[in-house]
Amino acid sequence: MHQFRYQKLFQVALFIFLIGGCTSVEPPLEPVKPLPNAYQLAWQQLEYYAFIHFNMNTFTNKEWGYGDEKPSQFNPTELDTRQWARVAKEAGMKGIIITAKHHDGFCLWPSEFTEHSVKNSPWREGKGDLIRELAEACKEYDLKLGIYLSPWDRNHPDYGTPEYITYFRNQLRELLSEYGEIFEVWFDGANGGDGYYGGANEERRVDKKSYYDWPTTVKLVRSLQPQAVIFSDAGPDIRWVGNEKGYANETTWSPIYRDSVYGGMPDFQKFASGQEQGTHWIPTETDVSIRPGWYYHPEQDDQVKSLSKLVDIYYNSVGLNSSLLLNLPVDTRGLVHENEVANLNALAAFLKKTFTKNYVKEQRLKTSSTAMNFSESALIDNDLETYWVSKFSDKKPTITLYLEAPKSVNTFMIQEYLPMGQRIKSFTLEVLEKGVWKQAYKGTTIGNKRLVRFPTQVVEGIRFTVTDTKAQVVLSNMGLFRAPELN
Ligand code: FUL
Repeated sequence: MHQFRYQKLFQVALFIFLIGGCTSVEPPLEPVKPLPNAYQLAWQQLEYYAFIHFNMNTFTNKEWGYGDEKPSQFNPTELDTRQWARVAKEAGMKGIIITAKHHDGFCLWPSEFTEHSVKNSPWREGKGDLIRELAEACKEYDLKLGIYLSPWDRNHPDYGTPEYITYFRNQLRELLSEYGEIFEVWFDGANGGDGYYGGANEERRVDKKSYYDWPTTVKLVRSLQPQAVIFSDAGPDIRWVGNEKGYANETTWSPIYRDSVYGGMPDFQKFASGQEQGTHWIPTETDVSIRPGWYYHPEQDDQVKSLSKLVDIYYNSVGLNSSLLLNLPVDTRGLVHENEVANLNALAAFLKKTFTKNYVKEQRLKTSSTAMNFSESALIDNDLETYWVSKFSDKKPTITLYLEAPKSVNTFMIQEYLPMGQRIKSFTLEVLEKGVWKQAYKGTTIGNKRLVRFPTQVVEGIRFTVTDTKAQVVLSNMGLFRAPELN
């Protein structure tokens, strides 16, 4: 009797053991650290927004004022921040970052802590506040507002001493408490050197690592505008892409060893790609001017970047896991110049034409594997909150799309689901042409978004293969498009 019972138990145990062995249990999906925080994620989705360099340099026709300029020189004749906002909105931008104070120290708002500001200028008879006007215009056009406050101040007598840091923070406090919600605070890496400094006319060098005591300033920003992301060469929230030409690196990791970089460091370019094993999530922002200069110079009126150059920049910033901060140098009238408006609108029309029709959307996708409880439909719902996951055991996942009828295409888009971390190290894209698979592109990282351009061709399908990844592949969206030809 007993023997019979033991035999039964043994058989049941054996059965469970065998079943367990056959259906290898998928481990749960784990995030790959470091991860973005909620504010970084919200910022990442903006993708494209304006920088406006407009300040004293606009009137002295300079890039860097020495600091000895007179407030009386600041005198726009037709200043209209609503025009700026309308232009940015129609261009498809999501916000505006304004040079509230550049290196020459002149302030676009009537700061309580200096006389070197709009309050002593002829503009609006000294009663104007440009930051307030811009904040109102942004609100009207549903744009976000960001602040550039130069840490270097070539006008201020205290620059180089601890007193200046108090002044700098006082100004920051004004800007971050009186103008509503700020989405980004921009700290330039250029600081220290010769200047007016209240009449001293001398050279003042600072230790860029320690002089500013950035951790205390970061705390101040967090306390006043917790949702604002802070940009500097090295973060803490967003980092510099490493050049001012508009191009992110082909390999762009959002993670970086934060402690190996600091604002204004001389060889920052070395870190532009980020690091695969980086310890902190600090994605890149690509800042570039639509003209050669950051500020308006009438002699550059015919040097506004062309549509094809702007498209190239867009693909190499937004399409390379970065965001595009495109500078518009507002002119001496106080308006975005007509030449800029024309090219910005052309870019907006080009992007609209390209990305409105997604061929992936209408078709069924075939994947090499899909983890339990996930579905390919997440890739085509245009929703960043949903995602598709490959199986743990699938080391080189592929996604294949067979089109119902051949289509003329030239643009591919793919996005990783960032809340699970940046994972993909390399990929290939193939196109199916007359029944033959041909490699159209071979790339490295993806991150927030990868845009791939290839020569226009009629294809029957495409195949995306992840050739190397840190862990299971987690993707949120995919697209196949036809961009208009550029001359
Ligand atoms: C640089 C500055 O020195 C330029 O004048 C400009 O403001 C650019 C965005 O950053 O570091």
